Amino acid sequence: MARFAWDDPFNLEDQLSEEERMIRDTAHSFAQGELQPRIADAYRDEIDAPELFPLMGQAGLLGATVPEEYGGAGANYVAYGLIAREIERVDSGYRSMASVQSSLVMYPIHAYGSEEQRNKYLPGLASGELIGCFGLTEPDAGSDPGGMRTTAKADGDGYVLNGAKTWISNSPFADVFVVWAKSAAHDGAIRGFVLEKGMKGLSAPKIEGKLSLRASTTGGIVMEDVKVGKDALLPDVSGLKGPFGCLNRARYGISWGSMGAAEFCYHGARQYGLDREQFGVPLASKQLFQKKLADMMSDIALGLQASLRVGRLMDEGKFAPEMISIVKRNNVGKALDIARTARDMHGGNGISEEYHVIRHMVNLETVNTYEGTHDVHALILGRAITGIPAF
Ligand code: TGC
Ligand code: FAD
Repeated sequence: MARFAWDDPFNLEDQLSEEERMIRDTAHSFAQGELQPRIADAYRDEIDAPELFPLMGQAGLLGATVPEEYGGAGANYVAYGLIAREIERVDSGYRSMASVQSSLVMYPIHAYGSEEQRNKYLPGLASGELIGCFGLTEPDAGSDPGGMRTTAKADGDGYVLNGAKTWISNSPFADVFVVWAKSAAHDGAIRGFVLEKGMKGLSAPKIEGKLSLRASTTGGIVMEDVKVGKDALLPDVSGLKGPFGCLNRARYGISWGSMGAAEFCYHGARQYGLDREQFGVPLASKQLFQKKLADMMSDIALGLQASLRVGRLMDEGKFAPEMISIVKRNNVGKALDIARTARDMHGGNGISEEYHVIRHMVNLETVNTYEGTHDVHALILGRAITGIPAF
């Protein structure tokens, strides 16, 4: 009979290849060594941290699935998920910084870009010398990105862009902006453009005062007659399937990342219950306490197995976007419940930054909303089940 491990109930370890374990261990060491010591101050003081990108790049954590010839690690999607899990074990905001760079900026440049665009941007993005952002959401187009108002019009040999994006991770310090716009030059189809910091008419004001995801910098993108050459257009995709192709990767990464945050909260609640005595015995000896831990462990074990399965299917080229909606929605929703329960199990200490659980809880509110809200993913699944779009 096999030994049962409370921190790895289905022996996930055994289902990973040696290379995947190695990448996971590198990410774990980096996250615990570099990120964990910074997070309490970074979150409390809402500190911008562009200097983390080169550090993540050196650790090989940016663009893991991008081929080595462009500076990536040439790793698989399971390895990418394991990286997200280790970073988000520390903080969802740090995982945001990395997953936007990898899935929402490097992926589209690699998948939809010209050879010139790949060579120009990918090595710098992989090393973290360049920072990227992804502009899809607008003030009047969030869950319904097809309602965007940003336009690109033909202008001589290139295009001129006008519009505003909001809630854009990394934008205030980004060098490279992947922006989606309705292009009059392409019959109004949604097309991707790569803009660069410093272009005339391009600005990226910071959104101040977030009470969630405070360690990740968020801003807008304002485009006022931004003129670009024809080489700014991502040539190989047209329509909403362009941005959605990127979102598939980022949402999948979030399904792993949210489980990392949940594991942190579960482990913390367990230890707290073993250490803290009330009524003359450890809290962990109480049935109610143990039931909560059992629920947490079960949801994490099931969530990780589901993400692993989806990752394997992605690596085999056999995934459907609905599979990703299941794991993004389920895992983030469960992680949010786990973080709230862990906060409660820590009693008064649970609201202190020292124990980190309330930070995870508040962060996961954002994670439940971005990359398709919990309810929007229910509607994607509802459409797949019934054939009726209910958006
Ligand atoms: P719909 O008619 O369903 O589809 C339009 C076209 O897109 C294709 N498509 C997909 N392709 C690839 N992957 C997917 N997941 C796809 N989903 C749809 C579809 O086949 C179709 O192609 P074609 O060739 O026939 O034109 O589109 P809709 O307008 O009805 O969309 C409905 C809905 C709700 C599914 C969609 O709009 C949606 O997912 N809304 C949520 C928006 C969202 O997720 N925004 C995320 C912004 S980025 C972000 O949050 C980053 S946070 C970063 C961080 O810090 O980690
Ligand atoms: P809305 O779409 O207005 O939704 C509001 C509420 O209505 C939600 O509960 C939603 O579920 C519900 N709802 C919407 N439509 C329906 C419907 N048809 N039926 C039933 N209920 C519905 N975007 C980017 O492009 N790039 C980024 O880098 C990025 N980073 C982000 C970082 C942060 C910190 C945050 C908070 C957001 C970020 N976003 C980014 C934006 C994010 O993707 C959107 O906030 C998200 O898609 C939801 O859009 P919305 O905020 O406009 O909400």
